[in-house]
Amino acid sequence: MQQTSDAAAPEASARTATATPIVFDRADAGSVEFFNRNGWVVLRKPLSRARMDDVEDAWRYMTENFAADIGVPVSRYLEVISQWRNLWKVDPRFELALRDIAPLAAAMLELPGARLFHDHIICKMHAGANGVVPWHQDSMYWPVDRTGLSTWFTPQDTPVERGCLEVVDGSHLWGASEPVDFMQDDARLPRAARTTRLPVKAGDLIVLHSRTWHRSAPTSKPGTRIAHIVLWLPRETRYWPPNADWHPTNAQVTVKQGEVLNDDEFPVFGAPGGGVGNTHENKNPTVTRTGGMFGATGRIQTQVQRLLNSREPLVDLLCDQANRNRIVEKMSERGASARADVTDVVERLWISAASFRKHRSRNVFCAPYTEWNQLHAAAFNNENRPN
Ligand SMILES: O=C(O)CCC(=O)C(=O)O
Repeated sequence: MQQTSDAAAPEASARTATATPIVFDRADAGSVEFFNRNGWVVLRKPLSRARMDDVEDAWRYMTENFAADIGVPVSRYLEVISQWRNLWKVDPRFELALRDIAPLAAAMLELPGARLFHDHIICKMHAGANGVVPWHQDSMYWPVDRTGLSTWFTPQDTPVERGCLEVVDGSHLWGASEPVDFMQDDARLPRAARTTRLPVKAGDLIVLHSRTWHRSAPTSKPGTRIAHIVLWLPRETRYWPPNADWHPTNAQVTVKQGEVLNDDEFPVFGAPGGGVGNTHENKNPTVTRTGGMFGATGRIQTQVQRLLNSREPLVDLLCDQANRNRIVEKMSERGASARADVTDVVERLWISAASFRKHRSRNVFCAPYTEWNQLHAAAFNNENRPN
């Protein structure tokens, strides 16, 4: 079932894939040993069909409501928005899934319980938001002092063509690199390595060490691929904002730097105790973040403010239809692109900004930012390039 190849780049891995099936029936000494060695493991269908259907139904219900909140048809909304975080706070059906998954996460951490960092869904649609999630390590984006793991399942079969996960065996032992900019969808691995694709059956649970390098390709099949993902930590995890003071979860923290995370926002499932299990220290004070997605909102805000001669925040400017019309007018005058295309990009930017403000939902592929960048560069020939 897994497909492996020797490659430093995703393109190369596509040329040399071979099949090697490894799926474990339960979280036991054998699967934990596999996880500790490879940095990932697949557990066979731990969730019932009913639970998976509930997760999918809850996601549909949530996205219909969120689209209505923004004021766009859900089909348009799903062309732009592809990631929803903190689902457990939105619908109890998501929390029930967490309760099923938590004991497996705890077993893989070699602890009696596990602390939730956050849960999320990433959706790829052939006729909607779709794209590459580039090679990255997860815990480089987490404002906490321990590594952990993520659990990942899809309610439908996810073959290679549906944007399955791809991993690098053993890369959780490579240490911590700088956080990858998701606007660089061709980001390369830091070293040549054997990559493994993980096509899975509906409900198979992939467990991924938070330092394991992984990516996923776009879906090329009609339909929707939703992946339910949960990030888990040891109970004894402390707040460490120097890693990622920009991450949205910072807003949920009520403790001071160096203190154990607050249980109300980061609840513990299972029994306390056991220390930090098999996790590593996750203090990354020297990481740098240049350009790309990390400064995108600020850069685009400056550009839009200049266009509209205003100092208001980007989201407020974009939420006003009259402002959007003026932006389209000005960009079209400067020959950015055909008027219909400019209108489309400006609307996508608005849906993206409004969704983040209202629901902390976003386009995980950063597509509206990239599209705006291209438009702005064409209109201004880079004369207003941000610093
Ligand atoms: O679901 C995907 O396509 C990618 C998931 C991922 O990279 C992550 O959760 O960190």
